[in-house]
Amino acid sequence: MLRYLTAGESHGPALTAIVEGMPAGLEITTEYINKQLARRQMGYGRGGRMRIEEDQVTFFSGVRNSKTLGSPITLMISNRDWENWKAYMHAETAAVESRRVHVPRPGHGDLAGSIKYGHSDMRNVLERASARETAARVAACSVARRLIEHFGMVVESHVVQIGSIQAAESSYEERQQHVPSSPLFCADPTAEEAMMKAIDQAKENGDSLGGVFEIIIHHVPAGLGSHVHWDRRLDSRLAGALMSIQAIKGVEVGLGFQAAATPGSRVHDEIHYDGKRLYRPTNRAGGIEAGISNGENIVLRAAMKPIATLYRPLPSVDLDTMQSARATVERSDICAVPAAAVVGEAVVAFEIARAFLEKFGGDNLQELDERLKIYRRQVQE
Ligand code: EPS
Repeated sequence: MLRYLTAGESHGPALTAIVEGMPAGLEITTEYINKQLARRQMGYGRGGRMRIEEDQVTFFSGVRNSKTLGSPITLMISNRDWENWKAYMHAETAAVESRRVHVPRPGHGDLAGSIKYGHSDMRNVLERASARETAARVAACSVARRLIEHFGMVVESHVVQIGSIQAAESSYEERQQHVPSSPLFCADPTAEEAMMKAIDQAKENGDSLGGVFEIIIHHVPAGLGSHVHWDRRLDSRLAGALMSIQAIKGVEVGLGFQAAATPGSRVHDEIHYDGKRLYRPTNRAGGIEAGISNGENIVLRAAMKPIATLYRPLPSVDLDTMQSARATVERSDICAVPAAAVVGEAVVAFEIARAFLEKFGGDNLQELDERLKIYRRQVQE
């Protein structure tokens, strides 16, 4: 079974990930992963930290001569900011008092995490609750992304909403044209301008903004996931993967919430036959029916709440004195929706890879290649 773990504090020496269950023989390079890491660092609305970091991955195991070995793959990304935090974050001799956090930020993990783990210093929570961890996830999941790309799948994302400003619907061509060079990974230049203004305004007000991004996976073979048991349903697994990203509060598959307000005749995708193959004129289901991929594009949306750290902080309580106090202000981003979209691509790619390996099995790429070929012949994809 394909799986991964991540470790590392935001201001610790490094982030680490282990990917286990990847078949042997997949070509993978640090350059490929670094490209994804660089994309995650982009996006209008990011804070000062992204000027410090330049995320680069190092392999410590599982890869030899740019090919996976089938053994666990260890990936490491150094935190450049560690130099500035060594004294306060050191594993044995940290000066904890000078950076102690005792006023929790509403919306952050500070309070709940400190109650659960019994910390009187909420830095012990925020260091791990931080979205810095997503760098490790992008690194780990990029290996899986490489696998599904090898089998012809294409992963894309774009930002469709920042705050209350929505982008117009876009075609694949429009997204290809605009998204790669867009500061917000948005396909609608007019909406994007308004979104950037809204981010500037939020910054001025000491506030933060959330938004919505869409993930599209092309050329996913039909038959991934299963209807036979709840924990094998592909939509539930993809939704879980997206919800596991820091600050994600809602996920839609295909038409999503809109389907609830639309009659069935305008929700379900008709099935036709052109004499050679079955086809669907629409894809409102987002490529998944009964928890199984149906051969159409997988289309998912995720809603991100505004970042919890506000430069004009909300009322809270100082847990040392139990007196009212303004929440702690930690350096942060104003809006990180574009970065979250890149993380979304990564975690979705990982789940697709996992379902793909469950379906086709195989310990090396050659076995997988052959099995997919036979399957495609059988189902005439
Ligand atoms: C984050 C706060 C900021 C962000 C960080 C997530 O970090 P810092 O406190 O060091 O300024 O920049 O995101 C990253 C470091 C990253 O790589 O995405 C938070 O509190 O979640």
